[in-house]
Amino acid sequence: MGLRDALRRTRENIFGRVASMLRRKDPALLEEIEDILLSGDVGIETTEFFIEELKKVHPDKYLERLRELLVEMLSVPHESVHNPPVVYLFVGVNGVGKTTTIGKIGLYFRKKKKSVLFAACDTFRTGAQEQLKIWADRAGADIVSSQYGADPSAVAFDAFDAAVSRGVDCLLIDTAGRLHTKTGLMEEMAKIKRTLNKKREDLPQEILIVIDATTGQNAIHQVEIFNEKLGLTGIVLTKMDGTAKGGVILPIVRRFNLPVLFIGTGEAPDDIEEFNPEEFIDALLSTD
Ligand SMILES: Nc1nc2c(ncn2[C@@H]2O[C@H](COP(=O)(O)OP(=O)(O)OP(=O)(O)O)[C@@H](O)[C@H]2O)c(=O)[nH]1
Ligand SMILES: [Mg+2]
Repeated sequence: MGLRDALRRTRENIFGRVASMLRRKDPALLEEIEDILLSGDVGIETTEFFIEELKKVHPDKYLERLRELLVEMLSVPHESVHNPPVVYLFVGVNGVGKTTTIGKIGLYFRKKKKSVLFAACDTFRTGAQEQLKIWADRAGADIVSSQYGADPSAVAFDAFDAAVSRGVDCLLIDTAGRLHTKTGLMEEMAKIKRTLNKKREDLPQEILIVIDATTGQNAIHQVEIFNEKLGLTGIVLTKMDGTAKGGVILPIVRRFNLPVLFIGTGEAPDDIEEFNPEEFIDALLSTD
């Protein structure tokens, strides 16, 4: 679905309501607005930041100022890299949408005439390799996979060699989920990173955490742990279409200063968009 449709529930429940109230230009409503933002997973610190900033401007400027603050918050500079193959390592806890996101981004890159290779480094969950294969066929991407139980970093190693010898533009690496509290997973991810890094010191160029917007505040903790261990370069936000309180991305970006690169807008192959802060915020705040 389109971005506006995907954001509909969060818009109707949280940000569109806030926008309507700000249009009434009444300082007495700020307290109620604070409660709505809190109920939308924006988090206490970020919510208080918005309210304090709004108090500093004339009520005529409330909505304009909030829009500006939101866009500024989400506009984290991101340098794109151009030393092919560009290696994207996707990480995140189980079920957030890593494999699906890789499939969708693979298709998106293919449509931009880039060649794409998938690496099936989830050698843990039964069915994971087949699931990625289906997405590879759909996207017109090649895939390097292995047996279940194989060392994921060895698969990444082989996939990188294949990417170089085939001259592909982008290598997208799928990894296992499991709980982020299990150190085994973190060590596995760190080893994939190290292995690639030994191949070429700029690898992997992107380490993207996939976060599920329906998770709520726990997503902050996930980003903290993965970032500490791996040094993330960006975020993919999924399942905004599945929540009515999709504000958690704000405290995450504010705290970790990581750019959102893509947003998932549904389960279909085309349900992915490159993230654009202005479009995102306008779709969230619109009241028509
Ligand atoms: N509604 C919606 N569903 C999504 C989105 N992205 C992924 N999903 C669904 O989320 C479920 C889990 O997706 P996967 O891609 O298998 O998640 P994963 O992170 O690879 O899971 P593990 O490999 O088990 O860790 C699937 O049913 C997807 O269709 C999205 O943006 N919106
Ligand atoms: Mg998966």
